[in-house]
Amino acid sequence: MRRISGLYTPYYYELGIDLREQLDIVDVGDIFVIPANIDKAFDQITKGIEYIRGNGVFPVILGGDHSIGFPTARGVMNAFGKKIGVIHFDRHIDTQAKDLDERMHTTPWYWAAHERHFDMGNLVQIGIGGWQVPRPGVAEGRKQGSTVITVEDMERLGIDKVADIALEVAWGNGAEGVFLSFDIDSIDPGFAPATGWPEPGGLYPREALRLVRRFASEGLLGMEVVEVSPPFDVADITSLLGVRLICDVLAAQVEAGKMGRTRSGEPQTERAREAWEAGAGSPGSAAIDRD
Ligand SMILES: [Mn+2]
Repeated sequence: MRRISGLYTPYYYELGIDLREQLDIVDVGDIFVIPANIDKAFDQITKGIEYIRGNGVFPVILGGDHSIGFPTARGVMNAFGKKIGVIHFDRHIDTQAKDLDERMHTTPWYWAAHERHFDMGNLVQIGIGGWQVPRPGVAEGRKQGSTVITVEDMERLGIDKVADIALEVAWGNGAEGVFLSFDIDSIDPGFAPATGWPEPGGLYPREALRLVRRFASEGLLGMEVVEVSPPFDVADITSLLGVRLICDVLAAQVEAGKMGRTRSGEPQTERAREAWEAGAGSPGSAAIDRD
């Protein structure tokens, strides 16, 4: 994704937004982890994300398998200090406690729900379905009250209705910010083959793009794109889509006035302005400013 992002220009035609005019964007590199020690790896990720979000910067995390959803969401929560919701795109449910007795990529929301500022009542999971949804995760999600929207639900209800429902769940229950976790396997493998656990029958790219733009227009605390596995890719189509999802989220937030500069170069939102005047963060930093 890093490499292929060079193919994009900063200008997005439909919204008429140039990200380079609006935002300061920096690649801060890889967070150093110790893969053989999952607790230490998770702690490293949380510390990194907490630092970035804590400085008023919108973190974009490129996974990595989905086990990182727990430490990234934890980092966002630690910095934000208030209740959050999570919008989760996936074909798999990712709410079980353990997999092969480890906290693998099937478990992030189970562990995130043990944190003070999140519970599954604010978890909406879009695209779940098919033949690879572990039953322990289904049981746990039902017990803890997550909301699952299948591909078939979306066909029946339409994209905009699904977006309404998802926003209501994520922002309900006193949540004051929302984190977006995008597993690339939520997209049909015909369009995103480079992933470790492909499941036919997923979302179309344009459906997902429209949904993430809608979610972004309400403001987000951060986002991750996970489970992209370049060795399995064909002509970089999966990486290209991963980058496109990120760019669309940034542009939609700028368009909605949730981040970025005004035409005179000043921060758009009250919180970003305060941070800017206090010398913390840049004019392009994200700030949640939802009515
Ligand atoms: Mn996943």
